[in-house]
Amino acid sequence: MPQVHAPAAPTAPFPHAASLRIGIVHARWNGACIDALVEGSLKALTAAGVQRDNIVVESVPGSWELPHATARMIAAAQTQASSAATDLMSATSLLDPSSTPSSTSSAPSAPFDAVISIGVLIKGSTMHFEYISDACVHGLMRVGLDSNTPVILGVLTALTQEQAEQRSGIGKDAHNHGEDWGSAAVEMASKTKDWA
Ligand code: DLZ
Repeated sequence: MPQVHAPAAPTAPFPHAASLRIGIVHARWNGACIDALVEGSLKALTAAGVQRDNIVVESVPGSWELPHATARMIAAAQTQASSAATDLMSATSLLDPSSTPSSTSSAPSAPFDAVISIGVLIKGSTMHFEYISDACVHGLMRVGLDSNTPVILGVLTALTQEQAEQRSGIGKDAHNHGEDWGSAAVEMASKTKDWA
């Protein structure tokens, strides 16, 4: 059985964790692995201090749909946050022109600080696996760069069902990569705030 290596833990805690807003979007193919990976991500996010109410979970049919859904989630949250900020500005200036709006960083209308895109692709007997894997990972990289939002690659590209389960934490000595993705999301979201 090949070794599954996990990344070294980040060296510092992340003080912004409680105010981070994180999206998770997952495909539904290979459901047992997906459920375990989503749970693993949620576990790592909340263990790092992210509030459960600040995590939005959405699903799509398959991994092919992940780049589009990730892009739409990021864009929709940004649009909602802008109009909420505009509404708040006009409401507060009507009531008291000298007042300034308070922080809404963890409000439901805040933009996402990171999105984890989760899918499980298992090689079959046709070329589907190669086409979907390639398009999906390149699409997700593009969404992250174009939106300036960290997109965490939570896509397993497994050659067998056993490999997929091993990396989803299912079975003896298995490692749940979803936990790594949750930690990566907190680290990248926090550092991106610091780099702003
Ligand atoms: C069609 C398909 C196949 C064969 N295998 C997988 C898979 O292993 N994992 C996955 O996430 N999705 C798979 N899909 C579905 C496609 O990603 C997509 O949902 C459909 O082609 C509809 O666009």
